[in-house]
Amino acid sequence: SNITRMLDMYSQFNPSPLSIKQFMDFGQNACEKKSYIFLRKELPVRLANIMKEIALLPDHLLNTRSVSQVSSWYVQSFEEVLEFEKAEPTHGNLEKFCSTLVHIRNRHSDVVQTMAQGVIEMKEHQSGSVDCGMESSIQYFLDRLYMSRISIRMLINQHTILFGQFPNEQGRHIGCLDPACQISSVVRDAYENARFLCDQYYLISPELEIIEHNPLDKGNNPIRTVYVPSHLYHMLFELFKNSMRAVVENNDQDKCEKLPPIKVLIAEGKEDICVKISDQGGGIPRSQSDQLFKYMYSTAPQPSKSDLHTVPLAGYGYGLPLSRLYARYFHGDIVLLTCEGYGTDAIIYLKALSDEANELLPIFNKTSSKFYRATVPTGDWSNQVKHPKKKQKELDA
Ligand code: W6P
Repeated sequence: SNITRMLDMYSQFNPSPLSIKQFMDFGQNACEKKSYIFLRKELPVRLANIMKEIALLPDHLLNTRSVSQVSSWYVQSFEEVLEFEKAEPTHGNLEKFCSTLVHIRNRHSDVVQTMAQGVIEMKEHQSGSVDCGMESSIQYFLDRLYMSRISIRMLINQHTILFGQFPNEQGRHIGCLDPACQISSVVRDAYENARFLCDQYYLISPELEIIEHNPLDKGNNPIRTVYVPSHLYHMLFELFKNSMRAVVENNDQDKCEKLPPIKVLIAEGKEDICVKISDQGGGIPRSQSDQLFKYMYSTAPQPSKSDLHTVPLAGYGYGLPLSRLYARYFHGDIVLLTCEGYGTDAIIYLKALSDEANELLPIFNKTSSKFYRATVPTGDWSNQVKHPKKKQKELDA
């Protein structure tokens, strides 16, 4: 059919990654027609690349109600942007394009939740037997789907903020980029909001200590960078919730001792900006810390009806794997270092230079498909004994 033909065509193009610097340049010389011409090709390319991968998912997952719904959203959105393939950039078409983008953004707002539901549906149908080959291909796929989604939303947000209904209310911001994003402000903001939840849940919360280290700057001014503040906030909020939960749950209130504070170090080097969040929450065993970034681990059967009133502060949901994708999106990273019995350091790395902060995008090609056929890896090391995995329920208990 026609859509299959267009999918095949657009999926043969590689997505064009933009750097933060390019997003800035694009936004400062804001030209709506140029942006329109770029996006009416780039959006179908990014959509088609990920849609080809959706089609490679194991049938057990693809055929669930939730995943076929997600898949149908992509088809619908792909068709809607293709309407503009040959449409002249007239005032009317530019306006229609903007409202189509807003529509698409809203349509896809529940993709993460719905995919998580799909994984649960698949597990229920398979009555517990998900082999580790399938587990790793689902991990591989979700990382790529969510990265693609982050990137498409970034493009849509830039276009609709710059050229939408209220273009001149941004202060120094360029779309959703802050050219002078003060890291410590976002740290405090994320801390305060995590602390609010922590206080509500536990009636107590650890203090925050921030140290900045900026050896390259003689004035030792607050560290600033060009970044998407909401992405940084997302990562920090998630990490703070995890740290707070660990600190509160691993300190005995009856002893009347003060909670150890959460310490944040912000450091700027030539290449990287590092934000290290250190808690003394007792850490976690290495066998569990390997699992923290896995979607399947997080998608263990939800705490049952009887636990519904106990919404945990941080439930090892999709929060950590998604936060790491936000960091990696512009070639940063999140690394966890945990000392069982003491505490955990979580480090957010960001690129210090905006021209090195390129979008990291999944590309569909013949080699992507082999990851979905991957069989259980042959053990070529002794003692490949899997630790019996703890499930969400046991962690929350
Ligand atoms: C913990 C477990 C964890 C995960 C992520 C960030 C911080 C922490 N602290 O104990």
